[in-house]
Amino acid sequence: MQESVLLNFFTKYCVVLVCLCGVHLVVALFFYLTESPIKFTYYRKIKLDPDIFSSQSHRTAALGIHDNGTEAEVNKLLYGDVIKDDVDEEPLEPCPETSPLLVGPMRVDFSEPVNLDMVREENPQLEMGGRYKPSDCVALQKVAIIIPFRNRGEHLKYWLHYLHPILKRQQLDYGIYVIQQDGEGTFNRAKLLNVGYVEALKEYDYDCFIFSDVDIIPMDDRNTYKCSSQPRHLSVSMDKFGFRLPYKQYFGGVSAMSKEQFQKINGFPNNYWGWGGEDDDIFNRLVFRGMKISRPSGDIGKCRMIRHSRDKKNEPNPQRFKRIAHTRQTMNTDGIKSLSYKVVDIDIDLLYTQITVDIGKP
Ligand code: UDH
Ligand code: NGS
Repeated sequence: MQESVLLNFFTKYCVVLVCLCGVHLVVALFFYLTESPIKFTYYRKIKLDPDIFSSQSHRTAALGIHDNGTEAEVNKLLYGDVIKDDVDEEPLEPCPETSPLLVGPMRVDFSEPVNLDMVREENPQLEMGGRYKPSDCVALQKVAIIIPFRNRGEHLKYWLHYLHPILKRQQLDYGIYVIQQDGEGTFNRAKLLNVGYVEALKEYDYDCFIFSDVDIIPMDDRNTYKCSSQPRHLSVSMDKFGFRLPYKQYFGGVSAMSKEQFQKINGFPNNYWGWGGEDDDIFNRLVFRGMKISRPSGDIGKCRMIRHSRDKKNEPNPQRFKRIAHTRQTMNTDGIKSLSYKVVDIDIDLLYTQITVDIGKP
């Protein structure tokens, strides 16, 4: 009697088991045959060591986080990139030649102080180092924006406040590099720009470089911070010059050059210490290498400069006229090929990467 109850129970149990196997087989077969669109995606966000990250340490120190990490992997760590495993997504289309997000003329004023925490909150899409790329299309250019810098914290705040939203609307894949001259020696704008070019390329495969003074803000976002087939001058119509070019060859303020154009002229001169002439030397280099300057129209190229007094240790360079008279002779030897400097510190903020450098003395 007890035996037959046990047998009965096992028979029922086996039947249920066989049925379940059958259902499982049918479901599996269904998904296999119909190629179900349900895909299982696994995102792994690498967590940063908060000590290492908050110390905003040098890129090479970051390399030490992962003994076997390549620099690309470490950059992903630094910039909080999301590594996707087994992702099967539609490839993104290239962004349009003209961004549909542009608004045209904008109000720019410097009466209200800017708070960097607010700027960080207003730009949640940024990745560490002041990096951004559009999420819905592939940017047409990878742009490094290089700012020569020392003791201009207030100007930098305005620059970041105005420029991040503009650059995002321009649908660029960009990064901001503030190159700070260490020490109290005479300022050297062009050498800092050379350093910015080299340092930015260590981080990402940029194909376009914007060299921008910290105190110049565009007044129209159609003035795209992008490179063209010819070197481009962007600050063509500044308020301080009555919204005109001060002279036809003027190439100061904000300019754009592709990697190829920059290399063709051996970068910028390293030996203009103090104010003036380095931008005229760059202009000469471009002309001597057969290039022409392209510019936006005066209307689109309008910009404002933050008024300020002359900086200490950036007095007019008495040698500037002699130097610009000899660009043709000096440009092959003085430039990116002969550049030497020492990185003192790298500070990676959400809004920018600040690289402090010892560039020596005249
Ligand atoms: N810069 C600094 N710190 C300095 C000097 C220059 O950050 O101490 C940078 C900054 O990005 C600046 C750029 O270098 O925008 C160019 O500096 P500049 O002195 O050549 O040009 P700027 O137009 O001033 O800023 C020109 C002289 C102003 C005299 C004004 C008298 N009213
Ligand atoms: C020229 C300077 C440039 C300078 C431009 C505008 O005279 O370096 O003025 O200067 N060239 C020489 O001195 C040879 S600004 O008014 O912006 O300070 O960029």
